[in-house]
Amino acid sequence: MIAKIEQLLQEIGTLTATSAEELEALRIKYLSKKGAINNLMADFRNVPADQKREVGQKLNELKTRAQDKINALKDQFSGQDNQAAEMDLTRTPYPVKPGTRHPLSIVTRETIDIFSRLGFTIAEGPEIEDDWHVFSALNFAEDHPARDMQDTFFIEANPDIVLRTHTSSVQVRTMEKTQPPIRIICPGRVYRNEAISYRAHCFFHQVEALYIDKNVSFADLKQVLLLFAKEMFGAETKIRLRPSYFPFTEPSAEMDISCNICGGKGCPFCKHTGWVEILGCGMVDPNVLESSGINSKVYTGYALGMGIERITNLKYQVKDLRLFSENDIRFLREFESAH
Ligand code: 2NM
Repeated sequence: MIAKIEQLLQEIGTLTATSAEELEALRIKYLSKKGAINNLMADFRNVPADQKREVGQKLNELKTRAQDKINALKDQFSGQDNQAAEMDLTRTPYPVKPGTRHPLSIVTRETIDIFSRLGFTIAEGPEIEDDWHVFSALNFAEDHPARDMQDTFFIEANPDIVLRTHTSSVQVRTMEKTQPPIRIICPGRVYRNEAISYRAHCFFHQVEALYIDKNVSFADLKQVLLLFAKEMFGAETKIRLRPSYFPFTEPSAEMDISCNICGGKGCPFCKHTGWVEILGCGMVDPNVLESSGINSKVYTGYALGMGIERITNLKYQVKDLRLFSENDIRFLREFESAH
């Protein structure tokens, strides 16, 4: 019996296993109910009384050693792929962390929300456009600098095809196929040939609004602008309009809001003026209406356009435009509670 135990002790000392299956086979061979050690235990009652003490000690030692050895081999596998076999892959992984909406999506949706409460509906169109819808129909002169290769991405094989530089092209398409009243809002990505830096990118996002009907006036535009500013930046927000120029509107204006960072008192962000520019607007030029088949003697309209990145920067003080397109999860997670 002692000899048998010694032999098993030696065997166990040299055991190895290369997989969980092999290890399980060893466990069954030595430690299961019908395994080698239990068989010896069953024989124990046949051991003569004067040897029981010595044999009993040896047997116990054998059992402990076998257990320790199997456990040691098991540790060798934990942390390896074999562990996957023991994982419950159907278990719900708590806590469930939902994704966050992108800051530009948050602001685009909020803008759409505000305008839809005023009866505007969304219109969309292609990002790859022809010269007519991006420039000619919008009253851009043949030699306007925006048509320059430096500012606009052209398709090399066909200089008539461009990446749209504003979503006004969508508004032209709507005017071409529907008669007034027209009340649309056009969100979307636009492209300009700029060197990428913290303050410029070769694409950005716009929302443009267009309203055409009989007797639409600049006063109607101003009222909508004030409402938008208060809804987007808070009820205490003030606006001011400065005369400007765009090919597609006459008269044209740029709108500032009272700086929402210092409340108009003056800070580095507003360059101590108390005001920050947020959008461009104006009365749709009669040439634009006529180009798309709308009688400018009967109808008038206003239009406005804004950069979503600009509005988002103002609301959330994002210091580097590139953050919007890098999808760094640490940046995106900052907007968890923003929507
Ligand atoms: C702006 C500023 C001013 C504009 C004009 C038109 C259209 F199609 F009616 F001619 N759409 N959007 C417009 C006017 C856009 O963005 C700064």
